Amino acid sequence: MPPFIKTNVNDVLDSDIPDLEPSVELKGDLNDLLQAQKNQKPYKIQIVWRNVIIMGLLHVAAIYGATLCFGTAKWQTVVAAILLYVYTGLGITAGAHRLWSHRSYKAKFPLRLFLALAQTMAVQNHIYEWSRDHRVHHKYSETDADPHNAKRGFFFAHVGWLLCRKHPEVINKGKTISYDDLLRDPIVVFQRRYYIPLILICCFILPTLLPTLLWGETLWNAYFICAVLRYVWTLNMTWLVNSAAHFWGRHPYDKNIHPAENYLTVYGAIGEGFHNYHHTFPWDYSTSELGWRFNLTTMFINAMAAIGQAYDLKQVSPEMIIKRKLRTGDNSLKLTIVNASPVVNIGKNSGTNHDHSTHQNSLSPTDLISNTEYFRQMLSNGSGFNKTILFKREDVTDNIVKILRNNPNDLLLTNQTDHHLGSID
Ligand code: ST9
Ligand code: ZN
Ligand code: ZN
Repeated sequence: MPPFIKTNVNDVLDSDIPDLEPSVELKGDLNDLLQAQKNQKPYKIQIVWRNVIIMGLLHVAAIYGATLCFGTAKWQTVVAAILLYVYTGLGITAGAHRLWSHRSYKAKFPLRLFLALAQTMAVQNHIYEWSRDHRVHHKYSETDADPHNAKRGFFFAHVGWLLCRKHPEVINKGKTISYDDLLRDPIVVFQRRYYIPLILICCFILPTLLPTLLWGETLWNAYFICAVLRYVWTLNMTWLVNSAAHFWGRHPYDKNIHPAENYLTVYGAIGEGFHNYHHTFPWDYSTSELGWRFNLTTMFINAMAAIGQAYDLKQVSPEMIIKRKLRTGDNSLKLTIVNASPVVNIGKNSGTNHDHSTHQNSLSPTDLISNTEYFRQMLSNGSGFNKTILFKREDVTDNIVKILRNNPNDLLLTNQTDHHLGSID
């Protein structure tokens, strides 16, 4: 485990996580509430045509911008647009999402400024509003109170929710969550106050002027490629997490929820498509158990931690992941190599007796995890297991879960072979 990951605890403390519980008390008795509910008018969708027109025009302009990339645009302009996509993407993933919405790590002022600038350039609502909607999304996922409730269909979850008034439940339930921590950050407050001029400058004016001044691109090309196309592309990559990753993919951590491990989204959203993991363990700074693999945002946060800009990175322990996979996972485990030694120790608390035939099924999986020396070793920073635990945690935990599900064939197989657990050396 990299030394800068401070929190690799077995149980992440509740106090480490921002208070997402109701902060206002319901007043009046139950009858009043029920009566009030009865009096409420049935919800009717209210389309906001201004947004429909703006989003429609933006998408047409982005398609035009894409054609310019293959025509008159200079190559530097296309490269700049890609770099801006990554930078603004980090403003969303490392900034609005993992830092401000979830508080999954802490960041010093210069990093927060860097991320806030990127998030402003991404024009996805100011940090306060983005995080407010996102907290409501997690707490009331796939109910009327979820701003982009995927039960209302792919289109609604993708972009439709931005084209109509919110369901009243979003606002009612949203008001029961605390956002005080956001208002304590002067950067968030400043950005919220001056949001409109800031987005005009950061998202549209600078990306148009800089390519013109720096390498002689035309204002026309710079505007349609670095501003519009890059903006619309990043929007859609972000929205895919709400749509695609709530529809398609595996559910290894919790089969009772829709968010899924969606690899298409993992790449487009620079590391944010491990959505079954993320909804199960929203406080993990890496949003997946794969560490930095396929996860540009995690690489970035690790790099920032290495230079002291990010700290208190929260991570779920493999032990907790295994327990959760066993309890609620969909068993969509990968068939991977398994070490012989776990079988040897499985039936014994001490980890010294090599007679695996007698006690194999005598302990519950949870007991096995907490009592077996073998698992202890595996779960403690990979000591004795090369670097596997750092980079291949998913394989390791999958393997353990597989063994613990007491599949005799697997146990037999593992006893006959002498593979190592996903060695990377
Ligand atoms: C955009 C956001 O694109 C995208 C977010 C995506 C999230 C993805 C998450 C996935 C995980 C992360 C993955 C990252 C991957 C990144 C990859 C990058 C490569 N709680 O909203 P209003 C109250 S934005 C509590 O106007 P309406 C509040 O009092 C795109 N209260 O509701 C509020 O007043 P205020 C660009 C709430 O009238 C008042 O209600 N932006 C809550 O129904 C009114 O709020 C646009 O297109 C709540 N949750 O209008 C703008 N919500 O704000 C589109 C509201 O003053 N938005 N209240 O405190 C709008 O025009 C409107 O919001 C509306 C709804 C028409 C949609
Ligand atoms: Zn989600
Ligand atoms: Zn989240």
